[in-house]
Amino acid sequence: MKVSHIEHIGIAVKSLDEAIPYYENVLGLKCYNIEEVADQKVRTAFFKVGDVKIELLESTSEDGTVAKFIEKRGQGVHHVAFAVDGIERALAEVSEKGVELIDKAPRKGAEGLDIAFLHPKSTFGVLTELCEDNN
Ligand code: CMX
Repeated sequence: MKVSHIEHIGIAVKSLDEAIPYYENVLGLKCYNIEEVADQKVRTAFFKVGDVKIELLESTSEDGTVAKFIEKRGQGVHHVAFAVDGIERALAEVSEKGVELIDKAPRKGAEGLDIAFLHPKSTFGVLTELCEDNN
């Protein structure tokens, strides 16, 4: 499997409206996209930092995974997303190597990327996303 770069870091926040001014006014980044991902029950806000993006995640529902994460662990780093070439092959390979897949097949995520998550129990506590831009 070939990881080309870290595509984004996902950060769980209670409110995009409250968090975005920190990234814009303190760090001087520009929010270039806000997008709802309905099936994940999140609203996302994106910033570019060189080749890496920051993805802020706000839950749109009290029973969403991000709402549950914040309730249990507080706001903060939620996942790391690695860009791969050939996501289906990559998933088969990590599964063969004993890593527990949350998504057995890629699905569409924010910005139209093909994405799949690996379970943090298998990845030393870091919820890990593999993604590929097939747009
Ligand atoms: N990072 C690290 N560990 C995490 C975690 C995270 N983001 N989320 C949950 N965990 C841990 C919990 O702390 C818990 O650990 P303990 O057993 O030691 O307490 C364990 O994983 C199980 O967690 P849980 O609260 O019972 O939560 P669930 O099993 O309901 O769900 C997970 C956990 C990772 C399977 C679920 O969040 C998931 O399917 N995530 C993938 C989808 C997702 O995160 N979508 C939102 C982002 C979408 C996007 O970027 O577009």
